[in-house]
Amino acid sequence: MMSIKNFMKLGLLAVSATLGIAKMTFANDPVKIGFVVKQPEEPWFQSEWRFAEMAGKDKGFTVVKIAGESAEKVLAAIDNLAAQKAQGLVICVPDVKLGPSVVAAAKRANIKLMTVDDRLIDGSGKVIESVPHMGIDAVNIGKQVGKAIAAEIAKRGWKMDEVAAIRISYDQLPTAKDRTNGATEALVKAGFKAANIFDTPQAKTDTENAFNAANTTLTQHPQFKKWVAFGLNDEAVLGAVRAAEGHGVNANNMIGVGIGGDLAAINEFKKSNPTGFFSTILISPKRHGYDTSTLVYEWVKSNKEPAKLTITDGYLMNRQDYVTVRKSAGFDN
Ligand code: FCA
Repeated sequence: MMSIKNFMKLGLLAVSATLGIAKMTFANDPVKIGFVVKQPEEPWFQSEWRFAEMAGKDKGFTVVKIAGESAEKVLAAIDNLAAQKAQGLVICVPDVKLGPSVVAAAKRANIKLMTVDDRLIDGSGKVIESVPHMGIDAVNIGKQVGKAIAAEIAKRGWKMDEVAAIRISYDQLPTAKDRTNGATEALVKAGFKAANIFDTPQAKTDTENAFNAANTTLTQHPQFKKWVAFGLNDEAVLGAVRAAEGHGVNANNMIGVGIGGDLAAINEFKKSNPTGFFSTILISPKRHGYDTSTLVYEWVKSNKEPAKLTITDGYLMNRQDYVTVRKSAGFDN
């Protein structure tokens, strides 16, 4: 016969075995990866999130989407992920200068960190190369923009001297500076007058801020009737195009070329009448969302660190060919 004491001992063993099993189950829980973006209202970032979730479904990991529009929100997001025991993080920061504090916070939380779109810099402005990053081929994509604008100027038979450019700039972000510098370089190479390129800084990388900045430039140079516009993304160029419309500069007298090719551009191309938003360079939110989160998942699972730098390219498309271009670039919608 089992004594009461032994019976209780057995009971305790059973309890600890159950706890042990519970612990094991926890360790086998799906990998959890945070995906933090600086501007959740922008279609590009919504697409990145959507593709990250698709990867999570395909491979079996959980994606925690968090908006990180400010330094405070980003650091709170990392704390929150740590509390949820997330093991990985893909982030596009609101300010690349947050680099050292984001790296430190992720390290404290034992979270594997990868950046997307905007690459972290340190206190002296140097790229933090130790953090794996996926970004667009900014200078070359900028050059594609400049070439596309120059080609359309030639096609319309405009005299270069009569044309002015709104360069929506956001120079504190290296990828933005590279894109707009690339565009400027290609334009000048094609014969565009450098003095007619008006630097138009925006306070934030959205349409409203680009619109306000472009208004100022247009007001300051009323002698120009023909305009072109470029910036770091479709939103920037759309802001310039809308501002130009307000100054009576319409589709016939404006050549705006964006970067993105997501909903902001598609909605514009779908309008029954052409607008000054002439074309854009399609870049891939699928690679930036699906691939980054998959890379971090594999890093967590098998300790296989992603390449330090992955660069993605772009494809020129306009209102006539955007459906075909998107399809041939592998976009199914
Ligand atoms: C930056 C821009 C976004 C997008 C991304 C690839 O983060 O702000 O609009 O162009 O790069």
